Amino acid sequence: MNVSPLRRGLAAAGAALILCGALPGTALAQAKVPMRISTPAVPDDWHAKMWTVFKESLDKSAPGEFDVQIHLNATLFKQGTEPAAMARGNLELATISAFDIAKLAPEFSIFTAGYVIRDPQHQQQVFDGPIGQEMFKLASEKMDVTVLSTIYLGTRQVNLREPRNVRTPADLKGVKLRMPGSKEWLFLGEALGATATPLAFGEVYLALKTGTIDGQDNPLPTVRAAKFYEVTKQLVLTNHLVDGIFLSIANKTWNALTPAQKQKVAAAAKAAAQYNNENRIKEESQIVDFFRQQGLQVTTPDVDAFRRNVQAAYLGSEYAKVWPKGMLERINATK
Ligand code: KDO
Repeated sequence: MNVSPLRRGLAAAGAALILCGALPGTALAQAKVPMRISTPAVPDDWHAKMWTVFKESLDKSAPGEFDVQIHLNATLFKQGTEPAAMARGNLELATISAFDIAKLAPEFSIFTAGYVIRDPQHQQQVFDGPIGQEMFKLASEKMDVTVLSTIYLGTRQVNLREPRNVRTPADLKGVKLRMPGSKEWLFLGEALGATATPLAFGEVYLALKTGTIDGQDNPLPTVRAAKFYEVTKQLVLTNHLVDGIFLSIANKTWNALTPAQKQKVAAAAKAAAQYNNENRIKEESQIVDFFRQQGLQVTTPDVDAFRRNVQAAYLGSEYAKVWPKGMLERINATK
């Protein structure tokens, strides 16, 4: 095992304290590197379960070196506040969205635009290649986080409380569609033709139940894991955003690791991503029947009409003005 001089020093200090009886048993445990994780994900969702894969991988490759603490359901930090907590040194790891990154690195808003990433394979090709490297460098410079792996969150669909004939964006006019609370998310909701309403993920179930909102958008595995199907009657398969979140670590934490520790943490992040991606892609391909069995209507709109509307909204927006030159063409050309 590769132990840094600092860790050896801490361990020695701990042993000395135990010998004089000052701090029975706790000092050695404190020498572990804390790895606090916060996510709004519900326990049943793949991107919650993947953190256990991360933990198990580290416990195996680096026994006793890391103290991995997993906090689900946004119990440690509110959705969207994770990057700030990481910057303050209160959180080591999180899955941050393109929308979170775009707040500080506006160029990243290209990945918040609907109908840019085509499918999960395209997503992996884009983020695992030179485009990912360039864009993650921006995130590191502007947010002080290192992206370790790209997590496929699923393809976002519109999910309505009451059935409605939805063919084109015009059919969503006046529909109060819940979106996560940032202007980048709201823009996407409006581009779909709806009246975008901001709300934290943890409040969506109740808001659907009580009718404060008319619908929400999320990938289907999340609609199942968070039980939104219990309080909605329709899924409209708009396929509007092939969504990704980025498993990230605070630079302060990352830079303090030894090369061997970095390699183990990166491997654990890769294992977590692989677990999530494989399971989510498989579930997504079979999930529609589940919703039909639950009594939901599953309808396919005129997806081209949605695509045209959403693309026109983005291309005519302030967002597109800061997209790196040629980036959209490079993303489109990535096979
Ligand atoms: C959501 O709030 O709709 C969203 O899907 C946004 C994602 O970026 C991510 O935060 C996700 O929620 C949570 O991880 C809960 O699944």
